[in-house]
Amino acid sequence: MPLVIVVTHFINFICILLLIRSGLHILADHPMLYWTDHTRRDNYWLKFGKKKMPKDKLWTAHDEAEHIGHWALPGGAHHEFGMARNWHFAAAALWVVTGAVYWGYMFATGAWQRLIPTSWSIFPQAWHDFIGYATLHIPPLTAFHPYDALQQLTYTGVAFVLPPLMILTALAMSPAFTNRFPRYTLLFGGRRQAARSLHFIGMLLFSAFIIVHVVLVSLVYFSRNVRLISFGTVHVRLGAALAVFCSALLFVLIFNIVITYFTLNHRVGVRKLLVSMLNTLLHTVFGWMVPRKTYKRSDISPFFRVNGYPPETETFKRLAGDDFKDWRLHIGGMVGHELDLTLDELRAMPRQEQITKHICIQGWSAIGEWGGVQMREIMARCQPDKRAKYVVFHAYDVDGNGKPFYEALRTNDMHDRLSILAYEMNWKPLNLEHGAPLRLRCERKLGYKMVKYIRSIEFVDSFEHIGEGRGGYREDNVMFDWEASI
Ligand SMILES: Nc1nc2c(c(=O)[nH]1)N[C@H]1C(S)=C(S)[C@@H](COP(=O)(O)O)O[C@H]1N2
Ligand SMILES: [Mo]
Repeated sequence: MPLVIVVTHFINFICILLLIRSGLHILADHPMLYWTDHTRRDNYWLKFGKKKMPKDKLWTAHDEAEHIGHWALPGGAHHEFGMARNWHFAAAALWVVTGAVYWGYMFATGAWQRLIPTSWSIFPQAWHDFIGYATLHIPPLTAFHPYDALQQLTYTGVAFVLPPLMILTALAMSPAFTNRFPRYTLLFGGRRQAARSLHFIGMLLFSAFIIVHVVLVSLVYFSRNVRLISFGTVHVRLGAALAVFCSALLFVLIFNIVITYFTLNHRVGVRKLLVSMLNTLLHTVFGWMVPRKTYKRSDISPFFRVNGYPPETETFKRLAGDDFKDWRLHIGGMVGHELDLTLDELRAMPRQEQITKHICIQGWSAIGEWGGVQMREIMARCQPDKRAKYVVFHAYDVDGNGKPFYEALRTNDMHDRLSILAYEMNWKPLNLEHGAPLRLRCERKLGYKMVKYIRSIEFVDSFEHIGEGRGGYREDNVMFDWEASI
């Protein structure tokens, strides 16, 4: 076995472990899986945990998150879930590169012919081999090179079928990608939740493979296997092979403990490290994808979850009590003309209506109609400075520690036809739960960027001086990445 295979096998193991650990943590933040994009409280096909939301009072998707133990990455309660995503994407990037090297080697050298079957007779043969294993008949060593039919099929599945499935399903969950290439989602019946469910099932298949693979490798010709795993050759002393093998396992164990510890105790530093690489990568992949997908009236979801409670402040309650007559949208920062707009003035501007799919970072989704005014219109009036690369949406809601909600986005993304300030939802004035009097819709992003209860809009050249400087309330407090494109 060549060194490339020995090394990629090891890196692959590290990546898969990180992907599964962080993936489970992501799942725990919305521990329900569906086949439909109209996610309700009761139409999942699989649910973990026992939480039940009250019928008589307002609850949010955040309340549904489950606590997950330290065996997940980074471990702990749902407030670390942003870091789980950062690790998931970092591991995914390394995994894709490793896979590309492995595929490159297999196809460049013709080694794939030993693995990928080229005849249908593989299936009856594999069944025969399966019966052999099932009745505990260990095949002779000669059956291992080249592989027997069952091994061939399994390895082909795990190395050439499952990885593309994981990448395809991952992309089908991205708002940036699916809103730019809506027909792509037809692969999964047009449903991101189907892709999300398959992504989970893919993880189960990987896990099942790993268990069976490890058991068989340990039980059947272990001394031969351990030499191949660590040195790629059988012509090496067993002691040396075992030493390398055990050190590698120990390294993986310690590595996992160390990154978990650092992520939990130095979240800001670890986030900075991961996100500085990821933001650039994600922006390169998704940044140019201008959203264009809209839906029909009949596609609208009967139920739309809420995330983020209506503001409890006196100021807001007073404004809401008076139907927002005294509410003013202040637009300022690096602009040619500062604006203070009433709701009626916003309504008097050219109105845009769009039916789009909302995708929350936690996993749920719903389709709704939004009526409002394009950010283009606003920018035509306030004339942002060329240097104002970002636009910050400040909200009225304040958390238990007195920190206000806000999110910064790229000014560039505000030129999208579908970037609007919405004052209507499903042809009614925006209600309190969903962000009255005004909220952002930016269809290339995940839900947490779509600020509700907007107080003011500020054009800036940097967001370092706002909040904790990471570009948004969720980035500051729950360590989300800034791009929010997938
Ligand atoms: N002001 C404010 N805006 C917010 C939030 C919030 O907590 N406060 N939550 C965000 C998140 S995470 C999501 S998914 C959407 C949810 O929108 P909805 O409540 O209308 O479903 O709003 C986003 N905008
Ligand atoms: Mo969200």
